[in-house]
Amino acid sequence: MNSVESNKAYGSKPFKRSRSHFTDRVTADGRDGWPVEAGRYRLVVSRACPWASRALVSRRLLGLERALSLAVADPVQDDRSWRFTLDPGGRDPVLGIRFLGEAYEAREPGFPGGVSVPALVDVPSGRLVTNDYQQLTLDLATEWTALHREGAPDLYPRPLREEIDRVMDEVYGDVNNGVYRAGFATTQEEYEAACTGVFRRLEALAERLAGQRYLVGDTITEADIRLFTTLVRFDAVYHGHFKCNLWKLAENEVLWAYARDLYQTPGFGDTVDFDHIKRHYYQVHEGINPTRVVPLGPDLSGWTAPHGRERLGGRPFGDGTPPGPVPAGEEVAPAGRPPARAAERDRAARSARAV
Ligand SMILES: N[C@@H](CCC(=O)N[C@@H](CS)C(=O)NCC(=O)O)C(=O)O
Repeated sequence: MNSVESNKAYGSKPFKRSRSHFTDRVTADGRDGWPVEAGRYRLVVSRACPWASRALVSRRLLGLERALSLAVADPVQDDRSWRFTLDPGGRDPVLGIRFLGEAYEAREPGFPGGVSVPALVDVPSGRLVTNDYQQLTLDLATEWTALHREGAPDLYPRPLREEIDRVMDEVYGDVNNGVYRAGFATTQEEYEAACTGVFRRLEALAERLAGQRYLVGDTITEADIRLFTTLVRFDAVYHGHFKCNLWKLAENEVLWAYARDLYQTPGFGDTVDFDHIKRHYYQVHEGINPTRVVPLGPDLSGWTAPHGRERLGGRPFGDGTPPGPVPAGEEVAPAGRPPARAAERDRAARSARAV
């Protein structure tokens, strides 16, 4: 598999995340040659990928769905990497390409690096603009403001940036990337160091979140988005496939409630596809899972159970409002969602009877 990540699984060197190669920014003033413009760019993601999922959540929370269109790649890459096999004819209907690599090639012929998501592609030229996942969501929050929906939250509030950056740094090193270091470790020492670091940091985060609803301040910020995208994958793939198994998310009262609270907040859970997540990790990383067999569990029904974190106060959207429904055509297929809970099924049946 010619992949940025799976290649790392075979080497004896410690897992090292490759640098994002294209770091142009789409900004309000267009200083890199890419001005913010409705309809001009296409966000290419895999719903399996935690880094791409940050952008999926931000785009929903900020109401950028109409301004920034979405392409969802097949969760399982082939030897040409991310492909649009979920679309009719195996082509992205807007970019007209079969592989995301074609947009990289259009940007830099012969580009030697890996093809990664998330990627922002310039629709008129078909060229990749950026695959810098660390900067992308910050720019959606701060540069794309002219196109935000009414009532969009401030995900990177100026007075809190220093603290948000500090928390995100810790979360990135130990948690977001820590699970990958554990999963791709090729020595016992390397694995144990990474795995211990993951859980030490999760315990510290649980302490922080025991008394406050969100990571920084009393509203949802970029820091919550970045922790969420790892937590939502935890029991489904990191616990088994990446051997981060000192405990399950569902066994940590605080973090499990925090993750469910976010999952149930419009803009978070409605972007998550557990089927894509499981198939990607278990089928693509053949170095770790040579049989490519995908496990049946875990039971996902808990994700929609009451979380009780309203008692901590907090104003999820600050002075803003939650996003509206998922746009038609972007809904996650039933196979990727937790089963409806009995109570919800009853409620739905009752309201169906009432009409
Ligand atoms: N662009 C970054 C981070 C994004 C990233 O790692 N995305 C993964 C998916 S989760 C990816 O596209 N990997 C390339 C591949 O698996 O072919 C990098 O190269 O490290």
